[in-house]
Amino acid sequence: MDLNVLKDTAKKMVALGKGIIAADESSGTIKKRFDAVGVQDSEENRRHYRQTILTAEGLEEFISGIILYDETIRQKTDDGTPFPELLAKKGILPGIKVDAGAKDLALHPGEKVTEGLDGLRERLAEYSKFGAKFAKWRAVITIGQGLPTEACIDANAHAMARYSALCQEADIVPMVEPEVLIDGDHSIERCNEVTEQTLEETFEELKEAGVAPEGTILKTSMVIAGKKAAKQSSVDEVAEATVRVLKAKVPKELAGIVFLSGGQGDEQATAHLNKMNQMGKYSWPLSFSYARAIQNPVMKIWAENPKANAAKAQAALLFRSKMNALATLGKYSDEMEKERPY
Ligand code: 5MM
Repeated sequence: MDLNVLKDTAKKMVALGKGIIAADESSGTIKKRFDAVGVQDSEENRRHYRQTILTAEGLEEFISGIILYDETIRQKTDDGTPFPELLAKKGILPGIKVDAGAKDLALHPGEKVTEGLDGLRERLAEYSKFGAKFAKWRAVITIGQGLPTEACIDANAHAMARYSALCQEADIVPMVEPEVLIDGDHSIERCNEVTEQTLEETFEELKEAGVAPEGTILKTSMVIAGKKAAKQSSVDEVAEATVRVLKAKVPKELAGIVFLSGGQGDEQATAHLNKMNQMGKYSWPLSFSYARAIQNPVMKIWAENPKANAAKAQAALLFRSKMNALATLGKYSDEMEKERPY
């Protein structure tokens, strides 16, 4: 493990005024997304869609890294350029999703544990040859009646620590993603409690495994009321609660924090990040690693006519990337949405 390499990559991932696009939808998820916009889930359509994202001119102004999926990291553009090579040329760091998905946790109905540790050392070596500089692992924590259990939080935190250690051993920055799901009718207070517990356990396990925080990025959900909660959270409430929890539970030495959007509206996710960055300066940069909150309009436009609409889809991608990049500086305002090119 070369800590300087890890620190350098992590610093670039959360470079000032930039963020990360999550384009690492697994086979099942991309099918769901394509089904929703009426596109056939073929390898060529997946390649073409991802090519549309990756080739957007000027994306590097707002985007520091893009998370790819196993299939995607092996794909090429129309002119034969491997996707990770294209990104590297643009100065965008290629990342890779390395977990094998969230599976039912034995003896714990309604809960999941993320798998993928077996053979991970060898897979990381292969991804490194493809040019991957960071690797993401997503754990899912569900809030419900009597959930989450400590067993679920512990099992996921332990797996995240083992994956992070393997990443750092390979000089790949772990992007640790414990996602507290927004699904359900829970209050913001309950989400606060569960997020605190999850982060506390995660960082305890990471520490025990010897993972260097300076070479680690946290990808977290925000503290927010459940989608079906009677009382929805305001932008201020989300920003204040999220920052409070992060300050209490995230080590100061951590290289950076990026957020997932988790089913929030596109503009809502941007507004939350913006508010947090307006509220002050923190020990770590606060940025984004959205999938849906960036890609929603992009995929919709592309799906209407993949070949003819590539440029329009890219304009939407650049716009949402720019809005979120401004939010990392606290310089976004909803007035700017009037300039939307879609
Ligand atoms: C793109 O979705 C990622 C992979 O999910 P699956 O393993 O379910 O296919 C996901 O990890 C994503 O990176 C995060 O959830 C952030 O995405 P959102 O849409 O929540 O911003």
